[in-house]
Amino acid sequence: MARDWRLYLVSVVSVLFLCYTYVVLASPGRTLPVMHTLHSIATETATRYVFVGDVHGMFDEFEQLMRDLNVDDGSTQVVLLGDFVSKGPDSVKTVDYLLENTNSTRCILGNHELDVLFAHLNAHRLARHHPDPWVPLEFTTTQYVPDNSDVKSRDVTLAAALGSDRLARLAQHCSAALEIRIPSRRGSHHASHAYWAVHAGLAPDLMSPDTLDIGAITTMKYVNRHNHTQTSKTKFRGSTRWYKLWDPLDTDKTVVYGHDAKKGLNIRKNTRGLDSACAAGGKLTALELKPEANTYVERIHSVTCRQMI
Ligand SMILES: [Mn+2]
Repeated sequence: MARDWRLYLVSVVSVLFLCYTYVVLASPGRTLPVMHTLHSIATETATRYVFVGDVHGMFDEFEQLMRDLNVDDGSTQVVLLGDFVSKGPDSVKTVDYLLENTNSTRCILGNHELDVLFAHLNAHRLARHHPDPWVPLEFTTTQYVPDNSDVKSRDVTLAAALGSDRLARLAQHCSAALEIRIPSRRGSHHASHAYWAVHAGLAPDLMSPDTLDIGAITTMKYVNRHNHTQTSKTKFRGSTRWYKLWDPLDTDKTVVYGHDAKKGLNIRKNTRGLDSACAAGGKLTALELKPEANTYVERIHSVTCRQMI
């Protein structure tokens, strides 16, 4: 009888120990869906596109701009150019708008979204200086680990506020780059035209899905003049602003991007920089790409922002 009791106790302790081992030491990590490196769409109907620079959680300004542009007309696709979260007061509201309007709103992943998604996957490691290797972000063509010094406790906090369901849906819906092919653009002599949306920058010779570098297209400001795979957020010997690679080209492509609040609105021959520093009290800017008389024309719209940083 006494032996049965001991056996029972040993069994209970063993089961508890196994549970502890599973939950604490070997718990299955958090996961996210594989993200698209590139989404490509070809426009056949007369869809209007509205590209919006870095919203940074400035939801009131974003809502005002969307109202001004009447984006709920049933024929408009809004494209958020990344960094729609962090800095401003309403990151969660901005993400909820996006997830409630997935039929009419597309999104590019910026460095801030990637930092938050990475913080979600690595929350325990970031908190405890865990010895395990980082869990990378999975893309259709590659894996990506952001620069760890960029991932801050505020990213862990925002990841927790957004929660795993929203983050998984964001990962599923957004992409690192988006190509929109339109029949023609006014002012271009090319037979067709493609708008490429990325968050930070794009080299003209590295645009196939396999050569798109997630770190580069979400963070770059400068590029090596000769070797375009070397990029940086800051100036270095032999570097130039990436958009200057595009200036001399006669091309059927236009690059639309955000990320460079310091430079501000930057409309050039083949590139359109739309980050006009909304969170710092600047403006929130949209590029409207509008079907008109069998071609497409561009217009710039903006609203003034409160100062939050
Ligand atoms: Mn950015």
